[in-house]
Amino acid sequence: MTITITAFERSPDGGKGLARDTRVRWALEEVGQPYEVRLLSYRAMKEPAHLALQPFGQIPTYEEGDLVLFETGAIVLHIAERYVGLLPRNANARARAITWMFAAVNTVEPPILDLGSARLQETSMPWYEDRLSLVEDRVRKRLRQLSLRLGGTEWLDGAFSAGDLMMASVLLRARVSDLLDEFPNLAAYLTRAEARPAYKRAFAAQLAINAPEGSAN
Ligand SMILES: N[C@@H](CCC(=O)N[C@@H](CS)C(=O)NCC(=O)O)C(=O)O
Repeated sequence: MTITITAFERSPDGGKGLARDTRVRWALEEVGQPYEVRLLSYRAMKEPAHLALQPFGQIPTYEEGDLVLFETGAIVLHIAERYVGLLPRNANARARAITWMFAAVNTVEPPILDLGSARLQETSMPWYEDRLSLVEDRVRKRLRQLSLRLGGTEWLDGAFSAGDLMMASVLLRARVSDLLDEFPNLAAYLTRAEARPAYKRAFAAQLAINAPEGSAN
């Protein structure tokens, strides 16, 4: 059955892989499933046809036969459950990997997104500098906790899993702010994740669409 995802016609990040279709592409590459991509303009994302698939007018979505999904956590979990390669067989290990997926989107991603919004939208506010340092501290707190848990291990819980895929995807956005470099084991964890052939293929596929004219190769 054909899998179709949606992505930005032109991502605001110019191909850095921060748009969330990258994590879905990555999951599909990890499990070896081919997929098609429907590119959407910002305007098309807000029109009824797309809102019927994604009620918040966002990308990505995932279509497979009659099944339509949104929310990257749910999409990656679906891929990981349907195909082999992203979740352990052992029931407890599987539950722990899923726990890390939730931790990524529910506990680690929110302060990182808040920092991104502050830097993008609040710089002209008189309280910007004060708020920025508060927001940065919230990110640092989460990164420190994650760093302590990861310690010197390769992945969060045994072999690479959908939990690592989601966590690394979230950490990519923290690297933009330089805060990640304060935690060398997390920076190395992210570098390891990016070195995976499946990630490289996913990254290259989104870059081919989003790179500024003439810079993709
Ligand atoms: N929680 C959602 C977030 C989706 C999301 O924020 N997508 C961004 C692109 S990475 C988007 O569509 N932004 C445009 C908008 O919100 O209008 C998920 O994980 O799928």
